[in-house]
Amino acid sequence: MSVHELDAAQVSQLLADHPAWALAREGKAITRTFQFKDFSAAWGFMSRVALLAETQDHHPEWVNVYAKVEVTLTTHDAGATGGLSQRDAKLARAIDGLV
Ligand code: H2B
Repeated sequence: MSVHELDAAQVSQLLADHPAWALAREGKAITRTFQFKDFSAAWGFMSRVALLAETQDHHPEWVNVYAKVEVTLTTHDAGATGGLSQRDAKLARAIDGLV
């Protein structure tokens, strides 16, 4: 189902509201890197994000290397080929609340 894709002003607002996140994929995604003390802490974080993502029916893309987790948020169902939506802003805010 199609989801409203944020326009340029809304993307600027999203970045202002979530300063730890950076634009990625030519404006179609946001990304944030988290560094933990070890793998167990990183995996615990990923588990909490996974449960959050399920409650929001919105899921992150991520890469984990030992204690580092790179999270990318984008909405596959936004616009014609995917992009940013309020769903990404909502999940970013929830993830920020975990750390
Ligand atoms: N996650 C993300 N990141 N983007 C989506 O468009 C998306 C999702 N769509 N999780 C949801 C699931 C959709 O496929 C289901 C059917 O609601």
